[in-house]
Amino acid sequence: MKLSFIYLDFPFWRSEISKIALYIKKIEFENRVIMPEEFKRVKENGRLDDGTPIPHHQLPCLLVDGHPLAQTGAIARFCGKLSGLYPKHNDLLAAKIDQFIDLATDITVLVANTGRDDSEEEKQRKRGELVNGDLKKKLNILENNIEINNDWIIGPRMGLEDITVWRLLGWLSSGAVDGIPTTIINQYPKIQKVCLAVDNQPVIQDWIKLTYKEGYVRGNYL
Ligand SMILES: N[C@@H](CCC(=O)N[C@@H](CS)C(=O)NCC(=O)O)C(=O)O
Repeated sequence: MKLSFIYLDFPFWRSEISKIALYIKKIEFENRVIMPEEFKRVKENGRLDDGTPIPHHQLPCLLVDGHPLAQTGAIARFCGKLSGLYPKHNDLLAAKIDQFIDLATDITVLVANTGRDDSEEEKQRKRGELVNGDLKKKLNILENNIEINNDWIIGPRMGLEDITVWRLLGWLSSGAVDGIPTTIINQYPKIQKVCLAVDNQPVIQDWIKLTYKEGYVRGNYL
């Protein structure tokens, strides 16, 4: 099976959960990085410049033997099943994992849509409100739904849900998101514990060395 992963030049959770799942199982995939100019055209046309279809005009997109798959969750489940990080025959466990992927989507949309078309000043103001309002509520919900079990959110091993939380909160606390303080997760000990546990995995450290740019701040939970 030939896998080709298409995403932006940024290790965001939407792509990292799937890429890392494949990497953990040593499943080879082509890593196609789309730069901002081409991404503008993808959003407009639903195609890469070489004609590859991007069905939802959004990234990530995974080509499986040339068939394009859209949507973060769909791609993550597909890659998770290939790698053993997502169950094939346990519907309850699968749904428990889905909850965290979907909550990560809600949090991402909340942040990304705040201040989107506003001036820098207005965006900072709205993000400030978000940090003390809706984002705080969502992070409290996340914290309260983590049942730490040997470091992991669900079960005895690291799963897709842990990688999701690690990269989502890494992004949020990195200082790279306008108006979101790097201390954003200081008051959430369970979220911090998950982030640290994922970060400390040798396979994750290998992935970071292999793919993250020198000096990239992957979060402030350390
Ligand atoms: N529902 C999609 C959303 C993906 C998404 O918003 N991706 C961003 C890049 S991180 C994007 O393509 N934005 C352009 C747009 O939505 O027009 C998913 O879960 O994959």
